[in-house]
Amino acid sequence: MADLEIIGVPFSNYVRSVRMLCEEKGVAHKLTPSRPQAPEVTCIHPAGQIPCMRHGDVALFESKAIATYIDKAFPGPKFIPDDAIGAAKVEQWVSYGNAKVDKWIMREFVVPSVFFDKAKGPDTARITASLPEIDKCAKALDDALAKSPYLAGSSLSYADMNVLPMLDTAMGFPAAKEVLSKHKSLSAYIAKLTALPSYTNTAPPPRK
Ligand SMILES: N[C@@H](CCC(=O)N[C@@H](CS)C(=O)NCC(=O)O)C(=O)O
Repeated sequence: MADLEIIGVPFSNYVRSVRMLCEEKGVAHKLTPSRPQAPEVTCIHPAGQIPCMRHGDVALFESKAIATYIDKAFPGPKFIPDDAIGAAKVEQWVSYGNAKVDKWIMREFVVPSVFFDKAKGPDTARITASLPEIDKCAKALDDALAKSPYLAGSSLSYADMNVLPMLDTAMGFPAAKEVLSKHKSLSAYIAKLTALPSYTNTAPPPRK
């Protein structure tokens, strides 16, 4: 079988999610640590986002599409079930993760906390306004996790791998950590999943 290539810098959350899937399935892959908009990215993703993937003649963009391909094309345990309900539950939580968790944790909290005009300082009003929305996301996840150990049911799925890097990133910021930590099922889930070898083995190298 051809080598699997994941294209994207290792500190990207979505790159880490698809790499975590490879680790869980035991699928060897080569990481090409390209930034968004690099030529090897724009020739696959029309908007220049990472991750992208190559496998022989197959080139894909969008992390969920890449995950679906890897889960179906390679042997090993399945992390996106074949049955209608199981597959739909994974899809549901991936969509929620991308529409809400990514928006409120990454786009409205983490990015404006880290990247800002030094002369002006961070947009604290915007960052503060994201906290009640992060709390709503945390409650939604916590409610699901109070009923089952993983988002899509009784076993680890790609739905968990999709949101885990975002949640872990948020835990690195005291204000977001305080919000997430109020939700006990969610906190226990973050602690359990961030200890998985598939997660620790895909940790990005420290930034220079
Ligand atoms: N919906 C995309 C989102 C990917 C995404 O947002 N990637 C980020 C890095 S984590 C990126 O490429 N950002 C740069 C950009 O949007 O131009 C996916 O699931 O693959």
